[in-house]
Amino acid sequence: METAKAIEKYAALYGVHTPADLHSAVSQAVMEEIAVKWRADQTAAEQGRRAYYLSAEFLMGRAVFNNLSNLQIVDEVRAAVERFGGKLEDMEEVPDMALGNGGLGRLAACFLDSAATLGKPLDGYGIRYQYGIFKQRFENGFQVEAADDWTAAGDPWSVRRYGERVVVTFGDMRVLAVPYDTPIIGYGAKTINTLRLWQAEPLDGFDFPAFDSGKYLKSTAGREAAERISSVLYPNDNTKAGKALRLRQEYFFTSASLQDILRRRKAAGKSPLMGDDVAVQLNDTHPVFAIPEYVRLLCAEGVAFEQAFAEAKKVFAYTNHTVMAEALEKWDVATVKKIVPALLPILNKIERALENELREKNVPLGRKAIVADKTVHMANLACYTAYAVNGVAKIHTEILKADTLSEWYALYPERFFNMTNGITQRRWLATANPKLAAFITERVGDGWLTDLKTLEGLEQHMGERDAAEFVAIKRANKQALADFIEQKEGVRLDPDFIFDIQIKRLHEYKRQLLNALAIVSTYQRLKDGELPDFKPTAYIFGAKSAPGYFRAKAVIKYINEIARKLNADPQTNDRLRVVFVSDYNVSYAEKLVAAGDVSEQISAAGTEASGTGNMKLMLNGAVTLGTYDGANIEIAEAAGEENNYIFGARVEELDAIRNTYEARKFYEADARLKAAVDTLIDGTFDDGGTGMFRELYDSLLKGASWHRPDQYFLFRDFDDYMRARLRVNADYGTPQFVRKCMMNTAHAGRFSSDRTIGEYCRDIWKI
Ligand code: 26Q
Repeated sequence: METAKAIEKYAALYGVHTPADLHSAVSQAVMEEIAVKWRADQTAAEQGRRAYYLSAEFLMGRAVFNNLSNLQIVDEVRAAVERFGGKLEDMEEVPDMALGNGGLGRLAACFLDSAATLGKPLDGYGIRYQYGIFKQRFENGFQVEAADDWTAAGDPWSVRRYGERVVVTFGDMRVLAVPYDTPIIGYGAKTINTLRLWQAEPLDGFDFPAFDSGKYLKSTAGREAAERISSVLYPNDNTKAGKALRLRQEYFFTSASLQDILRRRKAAGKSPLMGDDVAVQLNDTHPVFAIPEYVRLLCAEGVAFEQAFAEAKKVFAYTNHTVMAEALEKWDVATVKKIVPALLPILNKIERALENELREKNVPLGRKAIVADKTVHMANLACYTAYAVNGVAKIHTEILKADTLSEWYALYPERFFNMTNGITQRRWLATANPKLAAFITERVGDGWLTDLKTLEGLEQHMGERDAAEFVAIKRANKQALADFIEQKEGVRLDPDFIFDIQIKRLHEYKRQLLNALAIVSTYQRLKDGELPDFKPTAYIFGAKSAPGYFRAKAVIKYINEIARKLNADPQTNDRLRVVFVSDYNVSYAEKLVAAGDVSEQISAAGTEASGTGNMKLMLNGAVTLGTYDGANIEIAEAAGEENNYIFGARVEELDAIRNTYEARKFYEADARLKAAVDTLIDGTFDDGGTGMFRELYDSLLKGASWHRPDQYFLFRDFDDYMRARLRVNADYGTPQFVRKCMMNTAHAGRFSSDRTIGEYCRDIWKI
């Protein structure tokens, strides 16, 4: 009732002429309602042990529906909005808060939701990029990027706290870091935590002497240099940028966050030695400069280096998200010296401490150097300092221990933990799939909202009538997705087709190209009159490519060309459709996961650290068509391998064949594989004269200076994959298949980020 009144007030004040107006009115009304509780929770979190999550990315998506849902005021607000002629759904037009690339940033968002729901004091710190991940459209099948000006119509979910600004000092400039706080509302509003994002601003606005002498443009140069720091998210995912501005971003937000933490402690009369009551979780190596920065700040307070570093070892914990060599962060010492010279002496001291310790233990330096060869190795800095190091799925943690970080594991085995990722069921079931949510609640109650394991009760509700209703819900979600895709992409899909979905960043290791080749092969076989019983299937892709990742862009173009040809072929388009949705993001994902029949998780074994989209599709009742990789393994274990479609080489096999693998032999030996691959070069598909399809072909058969042919083993897995796909196709539509789908939903409980956050709290943060 209170919220409804406040909505009317803001609607009167600003009008509700556009969806953005409506969004502002609703959001401000909610902000007003939660304000006092939010403040009280911030104060309460100052007592006792607490944790912070430092991350260069927070992929929050849209806040409004999730917040209304967590506050349990959806119906009340819907009624209020309808009273002046609007619809809740109108707010689907407001832009996502997309300050992240993919999995790592979305995981951070799920973690904040879970911590608030569990009543755990966990605040996030990051960067308030003016432009988030680029918006994507296709021109003639090619990806084209545009700026994501996500605050153009305002940002009603954040509060600018100028009074809490801090100064960040670089070697060549000083800037202001101004915090913007967003409330993180736990389910039932039990706890409201805070996401604090820093915006870079000039220290003194204009350079007045330059202004007075008429050099107006020059006078704004300092402003622009400062604002540049938080202007744009680097759109790289699992590849490195190595750019000075990126380093500036990393130091900017970690320095501001550490200063903020210490200032608040000082105000509360607490010591800056915070190892006993603060844990700082580092989301990959991107915030690892927080370590020397904390040491520097302690030394500035008069603490000796040895004591300062000993304290740092009690504060920081590090999560690794990748085994891709090209994504492991390294910085040139020269760049570090120019941009953050104050950290270099500290980094050198840490290096010496490491070398001394290794000498005493009689362990060689090996690959563990932090500063060596004119390079700063961020993962080594993290592993040497952090009291806890974790991977994000069982197999990933094992690979870290055996390979990527093996020397650190040998030195400090007790520091290593596995923390299998999770997703929040509030967004990925309650908000994304209200029909399935209601189906579940009718049968097992609504306890799943805070205890996802209760979904196991669904096993008692898999009779014929339950199954029919489950299928009807999936069918309705597929219809809704088809309508949305028709409106957005101009492609019409039939909800009676199997919806086979691969949604994730575009990367060679994720093997979207393998999916594409399998589609081409299926097409060729249908054209030849094979596969008489093939059930109509729509292959749906969503992915952004890093703008400079030529091969990934080639794969997008290839799939778009496949879609163009196949969708227009009357001989097969009653059974085969392909669509690459544009501008895939969190909000699009919410519609896609609710409508998936088949979840494509086909990375080369040992390459995908965990995956989290796999969990979202599983929760919504899709079967996994996947490799033994990342969390797929744990998904199959939880739901039963017989209820999923696992195929392909395991990591042990790939490791064994890596040095002798001859891609060409597979190509020559399998006529179907060859026929599909040859469409890259035989003119079947047109790459617009770019040569990019030929380059893909060469990457598979010739390799390049930096890699062997087919480095992600598409050819090794092609036949296994085709067979697994045809098994899915044969099973679809049977009662056994529906049962598999339901078993996946029923056993998704382990993949709640509530479980993951509970483990972090118990084993790492001790809160
Ligand atoms: C690094 C340096 C410079 C610029 C950008 C980057 C950068 C940015 C983002 C490097 C990596 C990322 C993102 C990595 C990522 O999203 N990894 C994914 O993390 C998920 C959550 O743990 C896992 O589920 C995925 O398996 C993993 O790929």
